[in-house]
Amino acid sequence: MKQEKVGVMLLLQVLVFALSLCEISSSSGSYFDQQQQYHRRKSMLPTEASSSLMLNRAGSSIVLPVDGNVYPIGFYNVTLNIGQPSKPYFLDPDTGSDLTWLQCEPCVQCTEAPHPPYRHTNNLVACKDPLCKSLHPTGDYKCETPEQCDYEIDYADGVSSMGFLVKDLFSLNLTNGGLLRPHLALGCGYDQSPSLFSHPSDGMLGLGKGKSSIISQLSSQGLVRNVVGHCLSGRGGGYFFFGNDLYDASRVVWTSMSRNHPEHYSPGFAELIFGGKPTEIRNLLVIFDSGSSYTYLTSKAYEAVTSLVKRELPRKHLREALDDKTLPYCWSGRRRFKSIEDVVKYFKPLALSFANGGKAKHFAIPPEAYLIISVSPTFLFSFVLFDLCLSCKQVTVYQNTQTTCLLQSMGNVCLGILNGTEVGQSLNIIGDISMLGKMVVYDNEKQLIGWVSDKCDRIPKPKTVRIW
Ligand SMILES: *[C@@H]1O[C@H](CO)[C@@H](O)[C@H](O)[C@H]1NC(C)=O
Ligand SMILES: *[C@@H]1O[C@H](CO)[C@@H](O)[C@H](O)[C@H]1NC(C)=O
Ligand SMILES: CC(=O)N[C@H]1CO[C@H](CO)[C@@H](O)[C@@H]1O
Repeated sequence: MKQEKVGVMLLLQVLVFALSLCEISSSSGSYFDQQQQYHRRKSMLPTEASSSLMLNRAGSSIVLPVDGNVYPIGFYNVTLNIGQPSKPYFLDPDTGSDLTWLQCEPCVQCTEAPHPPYRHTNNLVACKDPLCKSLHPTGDYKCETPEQCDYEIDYADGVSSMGFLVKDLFSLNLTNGGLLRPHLALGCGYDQSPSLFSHPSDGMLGLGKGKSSIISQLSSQGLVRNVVGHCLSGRGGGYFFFGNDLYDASRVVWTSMSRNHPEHYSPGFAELIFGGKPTEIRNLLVIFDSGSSYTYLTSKAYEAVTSLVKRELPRKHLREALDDKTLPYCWSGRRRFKSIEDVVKYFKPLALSFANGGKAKHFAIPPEAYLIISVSPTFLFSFVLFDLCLSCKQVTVYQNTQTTCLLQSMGNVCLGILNGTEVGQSLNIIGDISMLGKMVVYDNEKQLIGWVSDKCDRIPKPKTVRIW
C-alpha cells in the first residue's frame, strides 16, 4: 500500500505513544486509521467478549486484503489468524465452496505450504452437529465415531482434502477498528492431494452459502450480516469482505440469486451480448466463482465467443501466435504488448444480460476482464524465482547470488475465456478475470447478487458512520 497521510500518521503516532499502546506498523494506507482505532478501542473495552457484543450491535464489516492476480500468479490468497495463540495462515478464498480447512497435523499427506500445518486443540465438532450434517447433504453419512465429523472435499482442479471438523478461535479485524474473536468450525485436513495447478497454500477459505461457510457461521452467531463480497483490482490484489457497510446499495446493480441452484452463487440464466449487440446465445446458466481464475463457457457459447472475437480482429495489427502456449488463443502484434491498455482498442466488450423476469441487468465484461498479456514461461518453473521477479515489478531483470531471473514479456494478448465443456463443466463460470474492476456482492439475506464498477485499489471506509 502507498504511504499517505503522513500528517495524520504522525498525529496518531503521538496519540498512540501517549496511550502507551502497541507498536505501529509503518505500512499503511487507508487501512491505517482503522488499525489505530483498534488499538485505542481495545484499551477501553474490558474484554474481547464484550467488544464482540458491542460491535455486533454496531453491525460492522470484516475486510480481508487479498494478494495475487489472475495472471501470471494465477491465484489469490488472504491471511486469516486462527488458534490460541493465533497464527497466520494463507488461504485461497473460494465463493464456489463452503468449508474452510487448513492443512493439519498429523499429516498423512500434506502439500507444500507457506506455514507449518495447523494443530487443533481437540475441540471436535460432533457428528450429530447440524454443521456436520450440512457437509453430508445426501444423508448417507454414518456416524462411525459419534464425537467426530469427517469430511472429504474435491475441487474441480483436482485438489482434494480429507479430514474432520474442529472448532477454534478466529481473530478477525472489523472495519470500525474492533476485533472479533469467534469460535468457528473449520476442517483439520490431514490428507491433501495436489494437482497440476496447485500452489503452496495453507488451505481454503470457503465463502459459499452453506451452513459450514465462515460467513454463515458468523451471521448465525449474530456477528455480521450474511453478506460476502470481493473487489479484485485489474492491477492485482484487492479485498474480500463480510458484512454490508462497505458499499452504497443504491449504486449496485442487483439481480436475484437463483433458487434453483442453492449450492452456487448464481444469478440464473443470461444472454451473451457482444459489442453491445445481443447474440443468439441465450439461456446460459451462470455462476460466479472466485476460486476460478479464468472464465469458462460451455462449448456452444465458447465457440460463439471465440469466433466473434476472431472475426472482429484487425488482421493488420494482430495475428494468431501459435507458438504461445499460455492459453489456447493468443495473438501477437507488431511489437510486444506491454499491458492490456495496448490492446483494448482491438477487442469489443462482452456482457451478460440477466433478465430474471424483470428488467434486464447487464454484467459488463470489457476486454480488460477477458484478456491477459502473456509473459515468458521460462521463469514460471520456480516459485521462488517467480516471487522475486514480481517483487521488482517494473524492473525486468532481477539478480541475486544464485540466479538471474529474466522477467521477459512474451507480449502477446491471450483470451482468458476457456472451454468449460473441455474440463467437464456444464455451467458457465464467471472467474476472477471477469470480475476484475468490480465490487461483487453476494447478499444471502436478501438473496441478491450485485455488482458495481470499482478500481478496488483501496479499502473503502464503512458507509454508515457510527458514533461511540
Ligand atoms: C488485524 O489488525 C492487527 C492490529 O492492527 C494487525 O496486526 C493484523 O495484521 C490484522 N490482521 C489482518 C488479518 O489483517
Ligand atoms: C470444447 O470442448 C468440447 C469437449 O472437449 C469439444 O467437443 C468442443 O469441440 C470444444 N469446443 C471448441 C470450440 O473448441
Ligand atoms: C503463496 C502465497 O501465499 N502468497 C502470498 C499470500 O499472502 C501473503 C500476505 O499477504 C504474502 O506474503 C504471500 O506471499
